[in-house]
Amino acid sequence: SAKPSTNRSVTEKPLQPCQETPPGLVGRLLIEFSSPMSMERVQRENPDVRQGGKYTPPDCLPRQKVAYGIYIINQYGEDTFNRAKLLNVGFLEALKDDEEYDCFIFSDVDLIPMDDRNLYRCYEQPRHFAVGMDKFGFRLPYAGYFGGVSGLSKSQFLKINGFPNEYWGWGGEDDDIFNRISLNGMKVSRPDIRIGRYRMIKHERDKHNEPNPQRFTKIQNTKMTMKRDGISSLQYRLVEVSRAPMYTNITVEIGRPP
Ligand code: BGN
Repeated sequence: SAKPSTNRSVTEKPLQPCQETPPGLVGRLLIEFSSPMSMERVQRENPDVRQGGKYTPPDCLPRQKVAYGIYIINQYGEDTFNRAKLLNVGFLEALKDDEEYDCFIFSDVDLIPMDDRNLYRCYEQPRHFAVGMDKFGFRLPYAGYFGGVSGLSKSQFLKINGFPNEYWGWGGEDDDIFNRISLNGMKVSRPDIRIGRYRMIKHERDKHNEPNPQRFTKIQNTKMTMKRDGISSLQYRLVEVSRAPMYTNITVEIGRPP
């Protein structure tokens, strides 16, 4: 008689889709920067995260493929900073790793979420996650604010031709993204203000990131510029890709203001 099968793939139930709301959320998190957090501790407390910061739930089938990896995009050299262009690079570089990624969360490096119910997934409409930041007294600074942390599905992102590449220095690029979303018939979605809370890591004023004097006129012209300036026109040179245990570090040369 045949032996009973011990092959896991034969005997185990197929994975069920993950729950809409993950089990084990705790809500409000205590985020303070008084004691430094070491990378070793982050690693120890997240044993299921694989090289490059990749993760997939072990016991259920994810409903979305959020770029389930952490990508740090670093601007090479000493020229003026360009946040939105770096975010565009992150989108393309993540897709090079896995063309099935269908959701992208774009985060400033200095923002730490204070509530784990603020779910980093994509929604019916482009998502603005950072609605309550400590530096703005945990309130939305203005109705059209789209800065800090946002999330778009692949199709939402492509619909707006990605983010603008031509905002050099501080300010306005997030307002341009908000305009792109509205002009393309979409509406920003947000978490409850009690949940979308963030602390900003304190840091000195960044060099090479002076307020952009062109930002006021540029945000008036999104309708004209978005068709040609965006993911469709993105140009950059990869300098380095290195895989750390908890993240993938990408350094790129993105040019300088004209
Ligand atoms: C706005 C900036 C945003 C910035 C927020 C919060 C501009 C465009 C001209 C009005 N927009 O004023 O980029 O995220 O403040 O700091 O400067």
